[in-house]
Amino acid sequence: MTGVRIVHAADIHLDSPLRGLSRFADEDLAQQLRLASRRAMENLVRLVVDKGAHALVLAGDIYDGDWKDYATGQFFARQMDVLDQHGVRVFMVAGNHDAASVVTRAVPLPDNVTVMSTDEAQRVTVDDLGLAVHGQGFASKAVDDNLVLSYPDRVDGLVNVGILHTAVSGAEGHAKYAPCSPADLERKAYEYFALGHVHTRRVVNQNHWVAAFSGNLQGRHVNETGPKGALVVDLAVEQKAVLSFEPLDVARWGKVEVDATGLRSVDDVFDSVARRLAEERATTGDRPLLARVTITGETAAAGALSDRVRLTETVRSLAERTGVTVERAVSQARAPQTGSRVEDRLLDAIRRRGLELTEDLGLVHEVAKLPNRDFGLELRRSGLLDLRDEDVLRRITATALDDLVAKMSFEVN
Ligand SMILES: [Mn+2]
Repeated sequence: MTGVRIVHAADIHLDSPLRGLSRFADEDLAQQLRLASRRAMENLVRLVVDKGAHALVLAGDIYDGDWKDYATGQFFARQMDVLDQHGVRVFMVAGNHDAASVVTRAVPLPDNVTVMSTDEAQRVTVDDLGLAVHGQGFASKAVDDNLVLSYPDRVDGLVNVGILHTAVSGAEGHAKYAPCSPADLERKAYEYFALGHVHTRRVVNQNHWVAAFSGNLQGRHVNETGPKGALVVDLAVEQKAVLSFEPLDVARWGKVEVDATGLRSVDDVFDSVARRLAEERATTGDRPLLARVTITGETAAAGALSDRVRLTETVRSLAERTGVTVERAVSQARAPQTGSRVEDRLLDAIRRRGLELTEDLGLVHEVAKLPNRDFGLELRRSGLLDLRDEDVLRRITATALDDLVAKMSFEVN
């Protein structure tokens, strides 16, 4: 055996929903998006077979949490069966979302699948492939220890692959999950370290002993934009790993910014929005685009754009015609300074007082009492808003303030 080809994926979060989409152009699309994580998983299995990979390595968070029912595990097992029929080995570790203590149900997996121990770092060698796999899964949701320190030494003469679910130091917003440094990984001198947890694809070490996050398979909300998929990794003993990315997502998130600077009418702005949506849609191929549309710049149409309902409805209908699903439409457009109907000093005073309100929530609580009494429970139940939550109140107050100032700043049209 001269080389080993693996496919590295992570953070599949199987059967988790895509977030932030309240309305769909059609029911077919809604159904397609509900099953997005499964379709992406099927794409992954197809990739492994098509690329003739020897092994699939899954670096944690295969599941999003404990299964609602056995269907999630059964689906995964069926995918593993397909790989078994093709003679592909699978090595996987549990992450924080599917830690041993979190997932309480189990289905039998075929013999080609090795789930690495959660008690201690483990090494599995596959003689006919010339491969040594090292890994340890999460026993519980929060693992503060640097797991990699106790990973087994490399086996000379074999291709060594480490699997780890980790927040490598410097991965902002990901603290506390089996933290380690890039140097800790490099010191193991494994031909490749397959990392999971951080959903953005990133090569961590690329000097000689390569370590990388594959990112997740399918973006799940508007902050997971761009192509998502897996890494095909070609390995040989003591050689530097060669990585190539393969997109596997079935729907793609994007942030579409429309610069309305200088546009004179709201119709011109919406023409611009339609053009930008078409451009972005063209980059995603067959996949539906799920987009947040943000309008920026200085335009005389800023006042009209501050009508949130009109903005959202208009952008949604434009988007439907382009095959784009809009998560949110936001206007950050500013009116040209001249022609303001309200004195700047007054506007400043209103803004200042409003900001003070968002700091001191006593009065906001008072104002929110009435709606909370009348339909607060309804809002909470439907998962829309919790009017008792200070963050929510703060956000609503800030939005109302922006709207008020926007409305007062512009000519009414
Ligand atoms: Mn994770």
